[in-house]
Amino acid sequence: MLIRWGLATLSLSGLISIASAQTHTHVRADDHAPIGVMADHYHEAGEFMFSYRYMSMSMQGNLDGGTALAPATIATTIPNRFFGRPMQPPTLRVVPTEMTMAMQMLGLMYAPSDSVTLMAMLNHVDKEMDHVTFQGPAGTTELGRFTTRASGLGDASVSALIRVTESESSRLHLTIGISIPTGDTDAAGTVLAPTGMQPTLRLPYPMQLGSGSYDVLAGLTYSRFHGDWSWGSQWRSSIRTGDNDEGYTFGDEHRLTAWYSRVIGEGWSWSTRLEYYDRDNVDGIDAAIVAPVQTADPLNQAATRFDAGLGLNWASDSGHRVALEMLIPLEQDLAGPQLETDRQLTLGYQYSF
Ligand SMILES: [Cu+2]
Repeated sequence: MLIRWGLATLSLSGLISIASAQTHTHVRADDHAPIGVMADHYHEAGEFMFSYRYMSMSMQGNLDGGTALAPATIATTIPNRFFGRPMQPPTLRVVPTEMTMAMQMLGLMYAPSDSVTLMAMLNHVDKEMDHVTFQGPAGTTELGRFTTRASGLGDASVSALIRVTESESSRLHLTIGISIPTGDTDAAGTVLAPTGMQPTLRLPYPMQLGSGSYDVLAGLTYSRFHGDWSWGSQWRSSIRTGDNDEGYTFGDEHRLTAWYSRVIGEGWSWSTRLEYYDRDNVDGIDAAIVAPVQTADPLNQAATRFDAGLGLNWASDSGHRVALEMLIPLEQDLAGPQLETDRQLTLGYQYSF
């Protein structure tokens, strides 16, 4: 009995010492920012990281500025910029009601030195938009509904993450990169026109898969670590460098975000985050995009949004990470009418070696 007790104590103290040794060397689940933040961390010389993210965004209902507009209101009151051309009614007789975008992102990071980490990313995009078509040039009679889809490779990017300063409890790095226009800007789909015809047309701006231009990617990220919590902040912009083959430029995009993460046991952390997002209108026009629908107007593309997020992170000592984050808009101001964002979900897996 005494021997058994002694053995139990021995194995228990053994377990405790193993456990405490583990907490000393254990990787922090909050070492990376919430998974919706891109280019949030760099690596040490010689390290590689592979990552996969699945991102989905849902939009439903229309806003002008911050005010909701019903489809019938849009169809009878919002002027069509193409009115006067053949078959073009005076108001927007086709109204988007819902959109979902799913993006799959593959990433590879490699650090040739402690001060520089290189990152390459490749995306696959699936977009779907539901519409209601009103009959003829006036009135509120619905003619029918239709869905357009676009799917394929999105834009690719290569970036350098440059370490600026690092201390035991903080990190600051600069990101500079270029987005390569591998995504299509001529995706087409079959639509239901107010006349009842069903032509196949080039899809409007938000349904295209890429920007069509080389874009400069720039950012600055700061992270700070305390006992069992951490916080960070990041600025990130995508700046277009010129017209695409179709004769227009997508609006520049800017993001400013800050997060707070808390460790909740070995390998786990949760996070909360605020993000400010701003996008300009399309500059120029694609002569092949002509339709009595808000998405075909280059001046109905700008948006500012203030999102709040909640995330969960898991990390193992063997280099695996899994994380989930959901963002919900607190407020949005859209160059309307434009579809309103409901939520964004990001699920990610990362493996460092
Ligand atoms: Cu990495």
